[in-house]
Amino acid sequence: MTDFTTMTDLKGRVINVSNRLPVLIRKHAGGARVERSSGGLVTALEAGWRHQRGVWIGWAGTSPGQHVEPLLLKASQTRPYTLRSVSLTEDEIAKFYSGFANEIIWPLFHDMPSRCNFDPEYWEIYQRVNRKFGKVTAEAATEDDFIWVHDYHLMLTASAMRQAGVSAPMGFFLHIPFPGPDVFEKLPWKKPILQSLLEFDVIGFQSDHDRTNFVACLQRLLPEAAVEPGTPHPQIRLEGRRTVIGTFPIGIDFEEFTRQAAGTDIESQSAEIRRRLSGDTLVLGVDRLDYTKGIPERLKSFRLLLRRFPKQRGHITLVQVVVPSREEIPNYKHLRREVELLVSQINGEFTEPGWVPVHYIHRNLGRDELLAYYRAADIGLVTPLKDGMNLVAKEFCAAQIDERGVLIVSEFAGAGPELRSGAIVVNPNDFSEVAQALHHAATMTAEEKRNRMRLLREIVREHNVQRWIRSFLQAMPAGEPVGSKGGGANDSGSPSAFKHRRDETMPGVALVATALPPHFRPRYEIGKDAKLRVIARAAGED
Ligand code: ADQ
Repeated sequence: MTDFTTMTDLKGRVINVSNRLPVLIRKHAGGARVERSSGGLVTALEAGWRHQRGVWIGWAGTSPGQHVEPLLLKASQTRPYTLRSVSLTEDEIAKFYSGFANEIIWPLFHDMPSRCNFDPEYWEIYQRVNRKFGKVTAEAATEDDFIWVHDYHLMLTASAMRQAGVSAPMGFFLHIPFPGPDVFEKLPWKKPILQSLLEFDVIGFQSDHDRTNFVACLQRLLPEAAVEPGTPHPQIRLEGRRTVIGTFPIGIDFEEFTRQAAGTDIESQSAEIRRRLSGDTLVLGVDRLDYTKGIPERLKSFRLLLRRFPKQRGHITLVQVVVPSREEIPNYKHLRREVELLVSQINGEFTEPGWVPVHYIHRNLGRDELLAYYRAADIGLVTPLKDGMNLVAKEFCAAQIDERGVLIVSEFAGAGPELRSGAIVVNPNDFSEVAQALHHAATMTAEEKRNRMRLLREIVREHNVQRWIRSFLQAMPAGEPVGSKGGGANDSGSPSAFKHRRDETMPGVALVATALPPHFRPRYEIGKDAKLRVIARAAGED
């Protein structure tokens, strides 16, 4: 089995750090039990890390209690990596997770600033929880390890770990989009977040669009950060540090999905689904119940299809599967009501004896059931208003082993541009375009469907999760400390090829100083020990 550490210069382990662990501990009257976490990040990382040793640090999904550690220990025994929890209080969960992460960063980064609740207390707790994650990680890491932090919940952890003296290299991957400067600058804490992100050695984005937005934000808000071209990825230089910024589109474990989808059990389950659903064409939507996924807009597009193309009535059925998500946040409660009202309105308007146009499933499906739906579907309808990547689009293609299905995908998902050669790409806000695309897909010849799906499956096979992990780990510049002069040796002679690189020869602070009026500018010199010293200050300064 592939071990990523053999493809890189990494000597130690990979320490994954994410808000959630792949399992969550659910308390109940008689004690507690372990369940699988949901969502795209866990799906991708679990698939990629199935055979890798290391450590996975995150929150176990519950408030502290005596059950957590023994249950995690037990869950670690069936995995090659150890699970370690960061314990969070009820107040922290409410203000860090539901608050800062999901009421501020999530809507803002998905270009929906009017949904943000910029509560200053959330920021305080976000900083505190990031320090907690940094502390637990600092305790677990050695200098030979590579610390890989995931997603928007943990953007401040690098500075917390640097302050705790961690010298191991650190990478950060953003699973969601990065907004342009006009949106990002609305964030009251924009500068400390950018500065802290630049304490990582590598920052990864889902698409070039996100990376370009990040650079545009730096140029507007942190002009002292210099962008330098690099091969294969550009770098940012700030205060003597360099950070590689790369695009790494996430993928799925294509071979595993395809193998599972081909199972005889899945085939018979899928035939049973088709037999029970009376329509000729099965359209499938699968999402976390989230306002970024465009579920109401999708339902309205489907309603428009039925109004505009009456011949489709009785012949096309939408199965919309939603997994409950973030139900404690008011916006999500409203969304559920909106979706359920639309489903009942459409069904009220169009249902005929023997045909119900929309089947709505509100629960987490097991892998087999999900695969059976993917296989049974004629059309995968993936229309988020904004999405970092969207793995459902890729899972649908991987499960199409008989190359029968058509993918309709939003241009605003990372998967849209990546899959455009085989998919029908739509603007999810254009209900008319989506209705037309559904009609096109429903009436497409078998040959066109096959040709399109072959192309799609090729892309998804090629850009799989293994490649995503490998390319991210390889992005860490090895050997020569970045920015130092001469030689090719490792900076300290340490066995770690990934030693933390601080560019002592480039006092970027001087650049900050030049932005000040002349009478405030301190003067610097670099000492023999390569440390920067202030040699003179303007009168009146401390
Ligand atoms: P998510 O927003 O969670 O992920 P997505 O990439 O679509 O979005 O992943 C959802 C995952 O949950 C898929 O693996 C899907 O199979 C599963 N799922 C959804 N509904 C389900 C149901 N009812 N039952 C069972 N499983 C269900 C975030 C970003 C994305 C990015 C991923 C990975 O928002 O843009 O693609 O991380 O980086």
